[in-house]
Amino acid sequence: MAAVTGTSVRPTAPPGLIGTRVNRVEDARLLAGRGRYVADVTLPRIKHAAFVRAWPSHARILSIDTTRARTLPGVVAALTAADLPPATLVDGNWIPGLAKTPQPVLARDKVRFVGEAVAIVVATSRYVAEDAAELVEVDYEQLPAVDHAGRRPSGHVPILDELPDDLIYDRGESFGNPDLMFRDAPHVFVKDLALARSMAAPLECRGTVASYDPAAGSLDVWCSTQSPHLLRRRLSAASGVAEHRVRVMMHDVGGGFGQKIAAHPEELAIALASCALGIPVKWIEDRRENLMAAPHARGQRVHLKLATDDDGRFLALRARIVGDAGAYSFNAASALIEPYITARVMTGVYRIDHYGYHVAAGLTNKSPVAPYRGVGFIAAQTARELLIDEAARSLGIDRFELRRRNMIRPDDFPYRSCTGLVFDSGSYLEALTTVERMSAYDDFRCEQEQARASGRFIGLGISPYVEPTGWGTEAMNQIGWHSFPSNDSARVSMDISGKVTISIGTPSQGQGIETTLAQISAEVLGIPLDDVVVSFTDSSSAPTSLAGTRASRAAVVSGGAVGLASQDLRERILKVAGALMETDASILTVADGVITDPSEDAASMTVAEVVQKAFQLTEIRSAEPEPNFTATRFYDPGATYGNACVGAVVEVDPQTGGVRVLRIVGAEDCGTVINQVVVEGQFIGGMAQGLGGALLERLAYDENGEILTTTFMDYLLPTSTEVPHFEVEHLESPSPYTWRGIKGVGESGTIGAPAAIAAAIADALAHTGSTVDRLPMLPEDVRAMVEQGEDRG
Ligand code: MCN
Repeated sequence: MAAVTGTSVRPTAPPGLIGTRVNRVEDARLLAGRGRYVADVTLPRIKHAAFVRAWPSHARILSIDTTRARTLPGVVAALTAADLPPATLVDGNWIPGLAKTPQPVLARDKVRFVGEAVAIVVATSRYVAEDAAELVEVDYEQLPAVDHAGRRPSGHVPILDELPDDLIYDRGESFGNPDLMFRDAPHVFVKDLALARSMAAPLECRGTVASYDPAAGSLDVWCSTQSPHLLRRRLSAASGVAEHRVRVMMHDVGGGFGQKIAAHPEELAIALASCALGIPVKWIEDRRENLMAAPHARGQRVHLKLATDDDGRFLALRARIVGDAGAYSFNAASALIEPYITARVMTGVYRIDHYGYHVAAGLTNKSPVAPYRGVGFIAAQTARELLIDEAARSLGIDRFELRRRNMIRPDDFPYRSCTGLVFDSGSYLEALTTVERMSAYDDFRCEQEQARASGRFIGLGISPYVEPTGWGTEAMNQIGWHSFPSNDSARVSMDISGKVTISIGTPSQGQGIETTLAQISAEVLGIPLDDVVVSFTDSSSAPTSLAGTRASRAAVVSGGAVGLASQDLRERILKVAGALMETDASILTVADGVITDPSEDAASMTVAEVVQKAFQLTEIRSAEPEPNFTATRFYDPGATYGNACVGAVVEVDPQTGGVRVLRIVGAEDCGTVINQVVVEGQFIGGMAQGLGGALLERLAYDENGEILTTTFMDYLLPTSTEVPHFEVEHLESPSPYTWRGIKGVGESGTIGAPAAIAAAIADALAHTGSTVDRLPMLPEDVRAMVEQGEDRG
């Protein structure tokens, strides 16, 4: 089992709850099996749904016959697109150059990927619904499948009629003068990297309960989602129920990792079925559906070129990135999100002034891609770091040294990258040096030589990186998406007993914000942590957040909003206390729920007493006219960038191609840490997920677009036997642009680990002259590297 070494290298946190190691308050519930998920929601008269899903990857629908299904005892209805309003998932196209690909809630005339929902059967139990779904007869005319972006099979029929070549985006951009630099460069290094499709695979699959009340004209929905307000918009648009009569509620979410950001066709279909039938309908996705039809991720090819001088200084970089979008650009823009972000963050932690990229995204007959933890970064990080290692080997420069020579330095901050990202603060060099020390690099080199002499192949990979976190309006602008403003608020409310409830539109996915946001509020208000709860998000009462939980932003954005609202509340409480204690409010202090007047003989009142009196004593109204202890604040932070460096040591078995990860070390910097326990959990969990992407996880399709990985026997996740010992150290470079200097960390480990592991494999097999050119590196891929080396002699 993975072990953790947590060390604080520079504990700069001020005394107080922010920065304290506090165990997660949600764990008492979650570890005792008392979490409450969508599957636990039950309502009177509730019925259960199963989807009829397409078995061909590309076909015209000639007819759908539901007669046999409808006659099965227990079946309430069998609905096709013809029975529901003609809703699609696209309601806008906010990225210039990206073609629209409206995705129907249920397939209408055509199916475009295996698993696309074609009909819904609603019955008294899920068992009956599943049996009846088998009885729905769909007559298809099969069409050739597009199994790779840009490939035209013989007899090709466009996936969408409007896009004859299936290309939905094809654009590039240049910064500085890469052409000139490449022309004159003494050295040019080239790297090709293919990332297989993989996916978030949350423990809890998707699920929705929808209950339409025809008398009230209201729609209540419980959903495992990351964006309840966005879902409410989509549900309202699809159903025609006014937005204020649609209520999206959530409880625990068993992981989202990006997969549950956008609204899904199934969620809308269940709501529309409830509206059509006037009864509550429940759908809980099974793992096969999730692997087949929930959004996938990655699926990219990167061609990267690096120009250097004789000393290894990076002169210019050029990237060509091709993304496999799947059958639709899911929810308007997600087809682009992987390749576009890859392009924009490619220069990483290095000073590179000349850079050009070209991004193409093509439709394929596969499940659409959508964000998954580390979206876009992983391809950029892995391709670039592998290429730097190859350049180092070729130039005869040590790998740490080559990176050091080209890295952004402490006195460069704020550093503006050539693509327009403004890095606010960071510890890039220090993180690299920390990993060099943690991995005992010099000793490792000796050990590696000795191992090689005895026929063992071990390697070390290094992966330093910077990532945008917090994503407010400015960060979106810097990445080049100008029409996506930040829109989050938090409400902090103290009741008459002096206890606080926090309400946010960025719901918990399990990442620890029930603890960390409570820490922020408790510290600012000077009350015990136990006196603060973070409520489950309910769209009818929580402040609006259209962005929801995504992009490592809740600590910065929601944390800042909670901090500001708590400050407002603190001022209001102290004002009343000042009036009650007949003293100047500005001299009062508050700690552990007790307000003290330092000028008197420790005169004090509890926060609860002050609030109660504000409600009960009318004479206090001259000081504070309204007993209102609720504050709501909006917060839109400046752009902020976290950084880290991951090092991995692997052993490769050249006979079997097996790779064992022996050690992973990491130095991470997310600015001011709210809670080290949570940050370590995020960083280490992310690295374990990254290990899966590096060595195991691959969604495989055959040439007909048939998905081959529909169980966890075929789609392999890392287990305790693959996950190594992790050692983590913390660095802290507070951001000058965010509340209390907080930066995000939720995706960090996932971004760094794949590149470190891939580079470690390349290092272990460097003597073969073969390179790592794909992720994941399955045993057969490692064997191919060894064989290529043997062929070269
Ligand atoms: N944190 C902290 N100090 C900081 C920064 C963060 O203590 N300086 C804490 C936060 O308060 C939060 C956690 O670390 O508890 C992650 O914070 P942040 O980076 O702001 O990320 P978000 O809260 O926005 O969570 C989303 C992020 C993303 S994008 C994915 S994907 C992801 C992830 O976090 N999905 C997760 N971590 C996950 N963890 C779990 N268990 N489940 C998921 O679905």
